[in-house]
Amino acid sequence: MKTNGVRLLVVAATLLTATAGLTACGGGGGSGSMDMGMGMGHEHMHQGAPAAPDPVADGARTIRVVATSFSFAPSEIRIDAGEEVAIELTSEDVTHDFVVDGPPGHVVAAAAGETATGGLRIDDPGDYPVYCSVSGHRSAGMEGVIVVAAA
Ligand SMILES: [Cu+2]
Repeated sequence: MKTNGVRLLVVAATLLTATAGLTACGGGGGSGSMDMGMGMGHEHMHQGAPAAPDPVADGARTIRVVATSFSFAPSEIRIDAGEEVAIELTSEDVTHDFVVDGPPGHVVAAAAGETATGGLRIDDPGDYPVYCSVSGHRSAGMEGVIVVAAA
């Protein structure tokens, strides 16, 4: 009898510990959420907390971009090679992000109705496609381009 009681307590304590562990894991909102375990098959994005924005350099020129399902405004951004800019992304509906197709990749993500800013610099002139990496958004047309002019 006494043994059973103890065993129950141990089980209860184990459950509590497991629950606390899960809560702590999800609550941090930290960047490196690589083992979320929810396994939806999205290799390029993390469900839940968006990835942390790239740091903004001192003196960066701010470029405002409004994201809605499924487009960026403006969809074409012109910068100079080597210019430090800050992409100030505002989402008017659901979570969107701003990703360069190729280095430097992910710049910033904005949660629904919010604004977030990420730094960006591209050293080589050219046209760089940008897109939203939220599942299904790019294929729905959520793309743009960064035109990098020779400085
Ligand atoms: Cu999107």
